[in-house]
Amino acid sequence: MSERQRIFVGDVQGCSEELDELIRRAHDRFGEDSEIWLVGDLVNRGPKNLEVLRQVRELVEAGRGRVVLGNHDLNLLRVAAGLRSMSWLDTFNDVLESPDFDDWFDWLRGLPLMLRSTLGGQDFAMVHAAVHPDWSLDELERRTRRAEARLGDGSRADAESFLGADPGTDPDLDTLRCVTSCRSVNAMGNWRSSPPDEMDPDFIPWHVEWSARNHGYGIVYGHWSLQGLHVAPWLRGLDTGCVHHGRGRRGLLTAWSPPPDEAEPFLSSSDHFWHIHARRAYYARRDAEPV
Ligand SMILES: [Mn+2]
Repeated sequence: MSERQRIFVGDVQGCSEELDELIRRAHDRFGEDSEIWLVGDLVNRGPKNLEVLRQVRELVEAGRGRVVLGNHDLNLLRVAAGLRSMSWLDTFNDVLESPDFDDWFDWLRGLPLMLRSTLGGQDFAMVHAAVHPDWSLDELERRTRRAEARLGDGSRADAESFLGADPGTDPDLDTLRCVTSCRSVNAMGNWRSSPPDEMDPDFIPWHVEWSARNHGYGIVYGHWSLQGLHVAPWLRGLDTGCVHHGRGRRGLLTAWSPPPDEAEPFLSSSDHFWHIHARRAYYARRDAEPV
């Protein structure tokens, strides 16, 4: 039995027109027999967050889409829960002010933090940001399932108290934050969301340390638009910053669509990437405002 065509998509962040173009392209090329897998950060910074949520939920409910939670999606929940105040860069008011907001809150907190499957006989995981270098695929699954249950299985009040816990003493919250926001790690196994910088050479990109452990599973991820498209053995980083167009960069929504019959796609150098150009400079106006 052949596998369905899967199309992995980077951070959308409210860029609904570009997502719509991508969905239509996937449909024209593969018909109904394809699945769109999104790395999360469906919302924030971009113009049409509620519309993106609707587009993605329609795909998921039709059995043609899968999605994991990103840090911006969680930030929306945190703002709604009173755990975080809106920043001037946040644009998800359209979701917060929606009459269906309670339903969106519950839909988002029920999303997975990690999806696990195989491609061309290779095991892989999709997460928003990163996998801790020490974690095997089983360890990643065990940890994320526990964190997902804490966020999604109980009442909304349970979810809010989990999100408001101290990640220093709650390992499930640390897992949630690591897979949704990590960019760098040090040799002690500490992680942080900021990228490596010259001032602190102890911290290096998470995937450098992860690759050194030869785990032998693939990771599809997003979250790091400044790094851009990242193609390396076992790694496919897809955030090319569609929403950052106009900020001295060319914004692209990137997708990876390896043919289902390709052997060892995570070790292949074949190019199956799609790039949808950002419609306009989403940051042009905002850059004029003080930070
Ligand atoms: Mn992110």
